[in-house]
Amino acid sequence: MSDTSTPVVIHRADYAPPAFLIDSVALEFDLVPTRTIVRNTMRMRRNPGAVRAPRLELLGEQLELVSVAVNGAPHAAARAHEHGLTLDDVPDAFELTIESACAPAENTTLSGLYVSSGNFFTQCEAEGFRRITYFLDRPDVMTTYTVTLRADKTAYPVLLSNGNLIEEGDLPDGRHFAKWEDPFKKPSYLFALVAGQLVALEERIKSASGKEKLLQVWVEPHDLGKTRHAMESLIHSIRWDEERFGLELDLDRFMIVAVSDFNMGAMENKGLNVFNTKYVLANPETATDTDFANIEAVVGHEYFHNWTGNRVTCRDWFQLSLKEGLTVFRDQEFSADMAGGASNEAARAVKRIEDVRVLRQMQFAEDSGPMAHPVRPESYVEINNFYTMTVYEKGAEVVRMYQTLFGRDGFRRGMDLYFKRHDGQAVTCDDFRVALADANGRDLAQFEGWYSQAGTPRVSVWTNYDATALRYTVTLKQGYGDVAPAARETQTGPLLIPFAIGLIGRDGADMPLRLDGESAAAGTTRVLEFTGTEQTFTFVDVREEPLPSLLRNFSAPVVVEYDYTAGELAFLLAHDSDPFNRWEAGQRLATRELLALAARAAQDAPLSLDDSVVAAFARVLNDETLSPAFRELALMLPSEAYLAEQMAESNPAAVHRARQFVRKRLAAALRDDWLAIHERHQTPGAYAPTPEAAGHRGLKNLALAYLAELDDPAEAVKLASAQYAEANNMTDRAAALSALLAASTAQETPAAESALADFYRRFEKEPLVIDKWFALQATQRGTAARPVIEVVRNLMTHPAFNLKNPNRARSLIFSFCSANPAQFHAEDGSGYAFWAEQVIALDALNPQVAARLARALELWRRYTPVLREKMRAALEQVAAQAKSRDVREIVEKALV
Ligand code: 0A1
Ligand code: ZN
Repeated sequence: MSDTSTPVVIHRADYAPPAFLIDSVALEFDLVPTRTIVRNTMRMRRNPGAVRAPRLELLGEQLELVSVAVNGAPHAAARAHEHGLTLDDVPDAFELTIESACAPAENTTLSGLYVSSGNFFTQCEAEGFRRITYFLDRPDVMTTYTVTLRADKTAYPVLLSNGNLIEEGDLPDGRHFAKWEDPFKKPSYLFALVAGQLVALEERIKSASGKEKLLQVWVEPHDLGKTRHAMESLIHSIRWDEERFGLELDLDRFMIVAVSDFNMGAMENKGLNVFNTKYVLANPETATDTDFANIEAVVGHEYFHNWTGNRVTCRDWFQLSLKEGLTVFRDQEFSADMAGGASNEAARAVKRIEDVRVLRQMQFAEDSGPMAHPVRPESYVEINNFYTMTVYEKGAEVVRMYQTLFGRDGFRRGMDLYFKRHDGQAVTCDDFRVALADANGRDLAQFEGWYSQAGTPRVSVWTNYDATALRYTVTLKQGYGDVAPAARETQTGPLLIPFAIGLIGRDGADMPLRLDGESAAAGTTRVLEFTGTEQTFTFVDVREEPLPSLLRNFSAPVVVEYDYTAGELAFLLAHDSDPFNRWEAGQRLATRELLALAARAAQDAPLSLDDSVVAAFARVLNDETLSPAFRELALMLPSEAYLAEQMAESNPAAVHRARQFVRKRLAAALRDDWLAIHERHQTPGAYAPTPEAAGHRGLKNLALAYLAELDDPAEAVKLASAQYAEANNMTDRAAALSALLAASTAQETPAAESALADFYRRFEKEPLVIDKWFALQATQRGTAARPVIEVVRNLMTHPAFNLKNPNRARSLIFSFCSANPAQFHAEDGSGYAFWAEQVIALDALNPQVAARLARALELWRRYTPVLREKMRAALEQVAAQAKSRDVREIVEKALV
């Protein structure tokens, strides 16, 4: 993150083992906000497995060196510099003691040791530990830590670090100390400390083998009442990992701490997970159903890292997906099991659809632009820029494919072997793949392509039915669409694609499937192993021409190209036994219509929508055999960003007009249905964030959102006002406010203004809710008379706005730049000018957050010429002024 004009590119191929190893480390902290002293004592020795280095190079950033001693004696041959500390003349094995100072109160980067709301926190992944002390700050150097924290007792009554508390007590001058010992070896990125005025919700449970465990959720005192859901999520996570993977909690105590200034979602530090408050705090009044679900998922994610990431970690940062792809897959499966259990396919499908939506909207876009990279990247300038959708979400899809190929049992066998071989080690993606292959007696060499190739594979499908021979052939062809030249280079040969397929008869039922050469039919969904560039699969005994259901449950992260007619898609939407593909048929149908309309809108041609499309959606909406959650997803149109992405030339204004046209058509044509649904799916009684109740609320609030699109929104305003006033939970209240804002686009309504004002007053003391207040305004539709950029600029001066707090910056700036495409991409370039200003302002405070915002323009080349030129100018402006490695890497890659 340091300032540098010549970017240093780090290559995976240059990996070399560390020259020295650390057998143990003892850290002593004298915690003072303006100047914290860290005393670091390491037992070091040369690594017998590495070439002999002439000197010891320790990494360090933004540190003030105080003293260096080798085996207790001051060491003169030590030189501190911008990137660390160089020591000459060191013995082969020795004790090294380094004292240094840092300034947590001035640390706005939120990496290393920093202060938030007066309390101390650390964030060390990926390379933050070097901002705390000089160290071999790389994940393949694992050691055991003893940590002593000393601080003023009144200001910092709670002192936490990894592992077990072994000693605590008072010191002179009103100070006190706590000593922690982590029995497990870990890399430095998993170190953490927390100190301050915090309180905890506690539970004691027994793990599978009967050992007592202390669980704590630490928060600021006024938030204690919002911790129950996080605690329950933690207990569910512990049980789930025991049952599904036979993995037990290995420490006597496990702590979660919430912090309001945090760059990401949460962090899996050993035994001391640190969380963004957004993923801990919840009660019915302040958190939505989505918030509750996200908390469960993130608590699960961080807990599951205890094995996948901590016990077995990454050899180097190119292997990041080893822990992240695997852990995202685990949290997805956890959430699916929590929602529906192992066998409730409909409930699991809802989770699957949500995950695939994110993948397609965000990861596919990433994979088509200048930041495209393989799941295991080949190079980077700033590792923090590689905590990406590709590493996380596509990585999770890659892990899911093993399970699709080998089944749950086969996947479990692979995981067991992985832990048996690699517990306590820092390993690679190859080690994981080989463990899965060996446990299942398979050669998975070809599967390596999923780790090394960038870009989204496309599978084109042709089918042919021979009515006399009763044979049905399915021909698959794989390749890639257009990508950047750097990504193209990685595309070296066909992938092993597990392609799940079903065949549907005229009656809408699945046909039994028998492949040519098999003795009998077996099952109605088959996973074809597609390994060639082009391959034909032949089904026999096919009594009539079927309709193919392709890539069931989204069995691989690819784009499927097949020429369905609109009628066939409507049929699949009504009949496919695979719930994912039922939803998918609706999305294909909608996408096709919307893209045709967007093309017309771009020409200012009149728009119209066929009644049969409306009818197809009406059938789903009123199909009571389908769960409300599923119906909500099916009736949700593809996002504007996704649609713009699909156009030859992205035109956000045309997409917006087309999508609004369809929304209004669906609103008007189904008005009575929406009204009935809004009434029928009320959830009276006490609020519960169960998937079932959330499904009812989701469908009800979708109905309200559609009603708000009517040209005469009076009815929607009445319903929304009542819902706003009477809501006993945030889901309903926020949805009502959002509907009021939408309705006021058609017709100024005082109800929207007064609800906004009420919302602010009511939740003034709840930062996470005020974030929603900012976000709702930043993502609103706007009018010609009042474009949203004006609202946003005005809100930037609001006393509650604070650029230093990432959640707040995201709620206003990111919401506008990334979640309101029609307004952000205004033709006058006003959005881009705002973006450039904010990237530069953030760059000076927090380069990681600035770099995330910088990515909002990375697909600039794909837009219409007018927008493209204005985006280029904004990017050039940022390239000329940005200081951090983080932002420079993004804008320079975008401009190449
Ligand atoms: N390992 C965390 C993600 C994370 C990465 C970097 C951070 O700070 C810069 C913080 C968190 C996870 O996957 O949850
Ligand atoms: Zn993770």
